[in-house]
Amino acid sequence: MRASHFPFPSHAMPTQLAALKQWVESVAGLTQPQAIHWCDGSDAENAKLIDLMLATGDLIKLNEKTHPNCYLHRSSPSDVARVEHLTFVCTSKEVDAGPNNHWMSPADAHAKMDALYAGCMRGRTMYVVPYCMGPIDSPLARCGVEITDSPYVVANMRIMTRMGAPALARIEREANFVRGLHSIGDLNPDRRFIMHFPEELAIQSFGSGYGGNALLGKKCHALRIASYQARNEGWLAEHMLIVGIENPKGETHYVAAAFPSACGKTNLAMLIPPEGYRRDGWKVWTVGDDICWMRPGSDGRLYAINPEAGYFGVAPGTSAKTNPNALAMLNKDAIFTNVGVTADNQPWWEGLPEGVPVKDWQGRDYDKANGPAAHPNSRFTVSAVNCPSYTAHAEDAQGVPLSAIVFGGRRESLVPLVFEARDWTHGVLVGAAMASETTAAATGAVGVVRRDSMAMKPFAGYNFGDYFNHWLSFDKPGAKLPKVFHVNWFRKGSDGKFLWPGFGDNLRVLEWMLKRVGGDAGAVETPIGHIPKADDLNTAGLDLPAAVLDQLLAVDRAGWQAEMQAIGEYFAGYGERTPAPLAAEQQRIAASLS
Ligand code: GTP
Ligand code: SPV
Ligand code: MN
Repeated sequence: MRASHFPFPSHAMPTQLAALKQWVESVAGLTQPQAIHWCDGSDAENAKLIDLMLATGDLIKLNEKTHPNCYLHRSSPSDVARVEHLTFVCTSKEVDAGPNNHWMSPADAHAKMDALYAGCMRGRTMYVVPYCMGPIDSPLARCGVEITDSPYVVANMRIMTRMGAPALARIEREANFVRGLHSIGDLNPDRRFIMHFPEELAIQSFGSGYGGNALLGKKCHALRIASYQARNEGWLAEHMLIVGIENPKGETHYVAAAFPSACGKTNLAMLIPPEGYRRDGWKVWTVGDDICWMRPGSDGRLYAINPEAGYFGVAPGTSAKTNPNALAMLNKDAIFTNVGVTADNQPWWEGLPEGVPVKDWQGRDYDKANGPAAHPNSRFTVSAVNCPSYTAHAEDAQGVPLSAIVFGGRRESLVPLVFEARDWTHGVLVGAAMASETTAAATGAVGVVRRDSMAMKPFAGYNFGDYFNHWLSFDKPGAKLPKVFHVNWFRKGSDGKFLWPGFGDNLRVLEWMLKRVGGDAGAVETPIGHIPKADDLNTAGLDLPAAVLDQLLAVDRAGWQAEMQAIGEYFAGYGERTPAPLAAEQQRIAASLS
């Protein structure tokens, strides 16, 4: 048993908020920690936690010269990704969770979790982590408190959220917060559950220390619980990056984009313009890379905030060629999870052109026969302000106005590089109909195409039928909604290689979109939407054969007929909750393809 480093007598809790004190006391009664520590978010507190984790082996110090204040965490080998089959939405009525979620009754879920939590923190310190999702003074922000027995979770929450004293002050003012209870338990995958109680604004997680399962402010609160709250309150909580594109005239347009896990959000959010664009004065500003909360402003436009304060990004594939901004922000003050290390103790992952791994993510001597040095879902955690393309507009209390919403998936065939929806209803269909190949971000098979509406299949806290209806409801008199687009950076040729260069060159596609918003770019109308003609895209300086560009912009009618039929069947799966306008839109498009 570890000694307690933070004894804290419960009668001396640093809050007067009765609801919070009572909840912390009741959790302590159930879990029986040796000590309770209320996190204030200070540097001194963080330094103590880091020292504690270095002593226990939870963290390993990386090369101080090349990576000052950077640490490596090696998780349990069976705890490396989100676990969708163990993630539940526990509404009183099953139909409210929808076929898109696993459901358990609140009573059954509470009984199961109470049994797991009983005495689970004996000999451990219980940390109470007040946090705010969004700028601390923003009316769009929302607060929560996570109780956890994992110092690794505390250190990550400190980077990913506004954590500590200012958040506690706001919680005391509002007397309203999401209650998140987390214990790593014994990390046994058979005793692992991630439960959501949207009607109680509560989350209970047991048996995993991994990001989306354990950093409860992120997917559990900012998407599952928040999407439920957002529906009741008239806003949207989405799995989207937010990026600002500054043109040579100095005008910045903000774009939000929903791609499924490990499908390019962090990369698009931090894009570096191709050389010709840089010379002309284009700049890209990062507001957020994973989650977007948005609501209509008084002028009818949608305004967006990033509820997070840091990035929990995919390490493999990050290089000076693909994402130089991300690489630059990882030189200091970062936590790496499940990457390999070089002989001089620098972090290493597949896709880095330099460096040789000597230890793999499990700490074994690196041997190709054991697979990659870094786990395919290895991650970095780093503060947003570390990113060279960070913009102070990420702190705007009212959010940034959106000019475009982009949906996208990982589809090696069929889906063109880009198309534009005709109107909002068509845009909602495009988002709802999205499909993508599965990735290593969740346990299970990789590369299987599945429907992933708005990239929210694993994250919507309620029935997708109601969710599509909520999306449609934003189209009302006076609304000045963003234009909606769909992209696919992942088309492959017969040789199995990507057809589109991607990364920085994706700005060429964004430029076309923003010109469409301004009304000065061409397109052809097709049954699936407006698609640029080859000349409508700026391909100057690109080594892209005309035949490949044609292939990227072509609509395969027979393929789309089959796709539209599958989409119709998918919508039918939501029964009477499928909005009629969406079903009608699907039928219109199917008919125009035949
Ligand atoms: P989550 O954090 O899981 O939500 O992922 P994400 O959507 O932020 O994905 P990320 O940007 O981390 O990219 C995931 C993987 O896709 C990385 O290995 C990237 O290198 C790769 N990737 C990103 N953008 C592109 C692109 O434009 N083209 C290609 N071919 N690969 C890309
Ligand atoms: C994702 O899987 O979409 C992520 C990582 O962004 S996690 O925080 O684990 O959800
Ligand atoms: Mn994500």
